[in-house]
Amino acid sequence: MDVNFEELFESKLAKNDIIEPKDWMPENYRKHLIRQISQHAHSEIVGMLPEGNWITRAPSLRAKLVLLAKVQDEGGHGLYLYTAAESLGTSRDELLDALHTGKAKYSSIFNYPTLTWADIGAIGWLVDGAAIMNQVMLQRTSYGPYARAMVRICKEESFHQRQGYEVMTKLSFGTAEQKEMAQDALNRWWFPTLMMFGPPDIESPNSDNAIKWRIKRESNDQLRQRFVNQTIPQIEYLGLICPDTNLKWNEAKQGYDFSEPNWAEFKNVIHGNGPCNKERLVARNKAHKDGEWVRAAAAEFGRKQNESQAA
Ligand code: FAQ
Repeated sequence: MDVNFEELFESKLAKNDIIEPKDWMPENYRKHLIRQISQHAHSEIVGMLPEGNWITRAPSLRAKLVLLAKVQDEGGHGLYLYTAAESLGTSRDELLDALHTGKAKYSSIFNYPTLTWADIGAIGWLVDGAAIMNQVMLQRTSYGPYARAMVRICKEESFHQRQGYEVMTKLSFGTAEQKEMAQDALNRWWFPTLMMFGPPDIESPNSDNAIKWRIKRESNDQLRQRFVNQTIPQIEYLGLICPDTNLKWNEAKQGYDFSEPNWAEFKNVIHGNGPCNKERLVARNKAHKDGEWVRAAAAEFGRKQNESQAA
């Protein structure tokens, strides 16, 4: 009997079944996933850099330990995601090469500098908060290895979000100078965080396929709106002021009206010209080169293990 693979694939999606690596899948679905998962993986490991910058300057031993654990978690997220991408038939070397030569994208947010300790709070609170808002739906994405990686990642991200909010709470209820630092960080991170959700729906070329294939279950604008609705009461609790002067509660839509971020700035950043793009690539390339001996030692260890098992 002839099997119509395309129909089988479509019927699995219609039933909310999960697609696994050995299942037949359309080539465009595979490519779409490799693009999204690898960009996501790159974001995790590049995201380690702005925070890593503050490990040596954390204001207490406790804060240092918590930040170290968080940054280490992000490395782990990169690992799960690269592995999920590899299950689609690409290789880690190929993916990392695209990152290191500047061909691959990663989240725009990590091209902004961390100027003060409050930025570490703002990243945990806002950036991890936005990441969770976007990633909760990815736990039910249609590709099995990606969905499973996201379950664990989401658990860890919610710890990260609380870490950031704790830092912001301490600063906001601290001295006038500390509160000012918290406000300054909010002012600088607010609009770049809104950009994390991607361009407006009408300018998002990948969304239609992503929704059709159940890779994304909600649109960029829907998630951005939910993030704003959730975050404004947190800003109010902290006694801070949202830098958006057009922010206004809209009773009819039961949500806030807010200003669009500067999309020209977003395009500039994702095309390699943000404040820290060059610095991030230099740091990533150096880290990769410095880690060469570790990869060689691990490969040799694996080879010896295989040899002794075969003997
Ligand atoms: N930055 O058609 P769409 C984190 C690109 S993880 C850079 O709407 P799509 C954890 C997009 O790739 C943060 N590029 O695209 C952490 C596309 O370009 P392409 C990362 C962006 O895929 C916290 C073009 O624009 N999260 O933060 C961005 O449907 C703290 C058109 O866009 C994920 O990756 C952007 N913000 O929607 C770590 C989640 N937005 O490829 C350390 C998974 C769009 O056609 C510390 N990814 N672009 O050349 C997704 O959900 C989606 O890929 C979106 C974009 C929502 C990011």
